[in-house]
Amino acid sequence: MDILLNIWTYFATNILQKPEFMIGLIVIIGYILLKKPWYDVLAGGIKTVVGYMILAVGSGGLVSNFRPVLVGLKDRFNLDAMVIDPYFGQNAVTAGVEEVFGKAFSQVMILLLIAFIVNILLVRFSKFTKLRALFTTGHVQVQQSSTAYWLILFACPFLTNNTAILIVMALILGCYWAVGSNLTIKPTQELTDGAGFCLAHQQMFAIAFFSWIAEKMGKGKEGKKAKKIEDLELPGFMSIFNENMVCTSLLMLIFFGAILVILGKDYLVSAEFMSESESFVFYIIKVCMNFAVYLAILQLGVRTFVTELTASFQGIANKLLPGSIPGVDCAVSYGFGSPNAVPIGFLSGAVGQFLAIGILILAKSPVLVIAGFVPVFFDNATIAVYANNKGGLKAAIILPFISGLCQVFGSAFIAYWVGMASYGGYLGMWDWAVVWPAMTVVMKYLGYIGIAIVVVALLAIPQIQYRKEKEGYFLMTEDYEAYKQYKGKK
Ligand code: ASC
Repeated sequence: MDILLNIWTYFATNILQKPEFMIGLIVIIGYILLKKPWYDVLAGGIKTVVGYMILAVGSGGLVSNFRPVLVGLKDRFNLDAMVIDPYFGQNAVTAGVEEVFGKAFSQVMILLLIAFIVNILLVRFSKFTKLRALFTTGHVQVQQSSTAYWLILFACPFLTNNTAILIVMALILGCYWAVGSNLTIKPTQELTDGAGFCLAHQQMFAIAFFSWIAEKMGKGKEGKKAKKIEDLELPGFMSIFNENMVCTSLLMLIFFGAILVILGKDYLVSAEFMSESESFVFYIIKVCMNFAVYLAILQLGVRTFVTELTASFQGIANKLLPGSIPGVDCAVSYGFGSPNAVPIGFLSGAVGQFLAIGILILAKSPVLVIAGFVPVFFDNATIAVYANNKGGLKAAIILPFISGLCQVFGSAFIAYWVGMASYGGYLGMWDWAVVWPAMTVVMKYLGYIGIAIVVVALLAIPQIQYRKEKEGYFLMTEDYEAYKQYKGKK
């Protein structure tokens, strides 16, 4: 048993939680199953790991550059507020779960393992479950396992046996991973013209929900489709916004420029963001343009590994998990559709979040929220990319704005109710501000029946999807060109 546990711990810490190695391993296994020569296997594995690491440099750079700027607002104005951000949420669970529930945090890793196995089994039996997506984004799985651990301990105090708790939790979390990523398959195949991946992140239900609304918004009157951002012809000087780097830099200069001015040079120097001798103006320009730099890096990373992943996963889909596709980080979607949707979604999401925070302050809410960079950027940019693809510019502006409101109100409610707010943070991403609070309420008030309702409701979703499109459902992942022809005929 000890040996097994050691192997698991080694695998979990070095591979499963490190998406670059997890995806690399999947590509290697995929190519081996396809009986590729060893040098192709090696080259594919290397390109994938390097590509994913480039992606991580981009997204990590964005986070480390801009999170402190937003969190700075809290220090600058001495606010007693919780930050909605996956890393602050993770810290809150680590700090509080033992104190509040008397449970060890180490259980979270076991939860992760069992939930991952649930996901694999659900996909293995896709004939019955209709689930086709494997969650591979390990760092996100750690954050989600921690938060789910807290939420379910809070909702189900009647589960006293440790094994029973873990099984119930893993069942719910594994179903959420499989069902959520499965929901993103159709919109992602449509966005990427059949690139053969879907998203496994923290806004999977949001993507399905907002894509559905965006499609309705996009239809317009007289059957005219709304214009996507990339098809807009901007007049005169506005045409410079067509260039993604220019657009991103200018928009960020306005947004982060304003925040940096509010923070003020004195604060930025005292918090060691910049040195006394540096020019404030050039500091602001540098910080804001970094945004465009990291986005460009991120997109390069996506281009480097996506084709490898898609090609090699055929091996896994043929031999191990029929009809399945891999779920990856939301940032991968920024390599597709309109690159300008990314800053636009971020900005309108931020406006929504700031408005909601203002309302909490005015309403004298017992818990105040500080916008965290990860939810405000990665959720809303992703929602905008998908919304634009279905409903054009208008959808890409309005829907992330609504998402921003949901993120703040939903997180404030759930974090206060379950007691995470007093530990300084909550995950804050859309699904965890909307879907998980709803599930927590159901379980808290209905007990065992609530658990059953949650699991059955989750598992019913792919069944409904399947019934709506029986012939195309598996074709969509197995052969997208054939799927398009089938859709064309209909
Ligand atoms: C998250 C999280 C991150 C980012 C990253 C986006 O939820 O924890 O580090 O989003 O995955 O690429």
